[in-house]
Amino acid sequence: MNSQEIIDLEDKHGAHNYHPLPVVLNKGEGVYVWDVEGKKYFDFLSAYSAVNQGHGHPRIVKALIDQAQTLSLTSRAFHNDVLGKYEQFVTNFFGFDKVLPMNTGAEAVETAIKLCRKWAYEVKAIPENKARIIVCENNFHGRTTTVISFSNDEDARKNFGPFTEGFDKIPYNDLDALEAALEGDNIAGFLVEPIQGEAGVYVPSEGYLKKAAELCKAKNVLFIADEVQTGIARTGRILCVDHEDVKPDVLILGKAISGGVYPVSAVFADNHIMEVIKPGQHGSTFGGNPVACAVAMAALEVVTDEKLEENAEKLGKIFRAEMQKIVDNSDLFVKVRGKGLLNAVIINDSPESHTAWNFCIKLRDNGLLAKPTHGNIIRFAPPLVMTEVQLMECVAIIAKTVAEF
Ligand code: IF1
Repeated sequence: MNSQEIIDLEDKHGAHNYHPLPVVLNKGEGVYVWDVEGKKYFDFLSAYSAVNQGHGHPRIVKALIDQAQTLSLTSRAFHNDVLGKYEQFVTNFFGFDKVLPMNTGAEAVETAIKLCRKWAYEVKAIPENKARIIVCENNFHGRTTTVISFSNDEDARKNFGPFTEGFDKIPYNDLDALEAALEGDNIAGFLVEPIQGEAGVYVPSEGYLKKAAELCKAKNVLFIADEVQTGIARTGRILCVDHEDVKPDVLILGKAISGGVYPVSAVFADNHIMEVIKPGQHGSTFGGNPVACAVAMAALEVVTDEKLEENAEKLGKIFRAEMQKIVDNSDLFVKVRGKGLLNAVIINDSPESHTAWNFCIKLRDNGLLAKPTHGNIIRFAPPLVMTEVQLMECVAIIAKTVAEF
């Protein structure tokens, strides 16, 4: 079947909850993907930062196959010989006493919200059902009903009500607003993305995360970092909060913790917080399953062994410098921003225009896959295993496409 025939199948038989770029992929290897017509592309989205270790990494795929052939799922009704080893590995890797394993990012965010509320009632003695969590405008934390309850994106919210209560919204990167919100009654937590990904790769001011964490600590409010997209070396450090030496009270990970090979997410906290969860109070059929554990350990070893943190830092600087040259010499790109290999370019047109989309279609024709986020912003996030030579090839493709445009 050719691309159009496959797209037609999706159109006929699948819910229309996405509007993908018109390209049909059937193979991935490292920084490359191929379409059904055999055309090769650089993947500059990495499945929204889930494939940081590159497509089809042999060590991660081997871990998947070996464990799947041995024992794939026991549920948590019984123990197995993988979960404890995984929990020891990841709590040591990220520096927390305990981990609560889940599957998707949204599930992990939901888990963090429940954990924060339970801690508020049982440790901070906030009156039951009165706990409030501060969130930021233009946040993206997933698509479950509670999570979209505190979104301000109409597409994510419209006609999905009634909504979950207990959230206060403040502007992102605004410490005065946070300080004021922390004066409120019954504040349990502050949930924040260290860089706002979906909003368009908004990097907060230097020191924002550190000061925010200090303000929360002073008020005995949990600082909850959603690193689902910014984590796992994406921004040039293992965690984006590492840039400011901040240790969150609660850490949320997903996506690349498994290298994109299997759905794995996790919530980390120290004992005085995690111990409020008792048997039977939270869980999931697949949460912490042996395959997820084996895959995640391999995926994290790859991050360390292949020095993806350093590579993302180094290549990110080069990429932004190269994009800045295009900003300076063309009127199509008006700004580049980001950290490590999580970057975005602002296109010189309105968010309602199709310019960014049309530019991504041209990039596709020139062998590079990326997709606009929110109209006129194009996110550029290649796998962290990219070499400098490959990066410069991608820069050349982008520059060529700008010239053609
Ligand atoms: C889509 C982007 C969106 C996330 C953060 C939790 C989750 C995500 C910071 C939920 C998921 C994905 C979802 C995907 C597109 C992508 C995304 F920012 F990464 F580009 F939408 F904002 N916290 N982000 O970024 O994790 O439940 O998806 O595993 O929904 O289209 P999930």
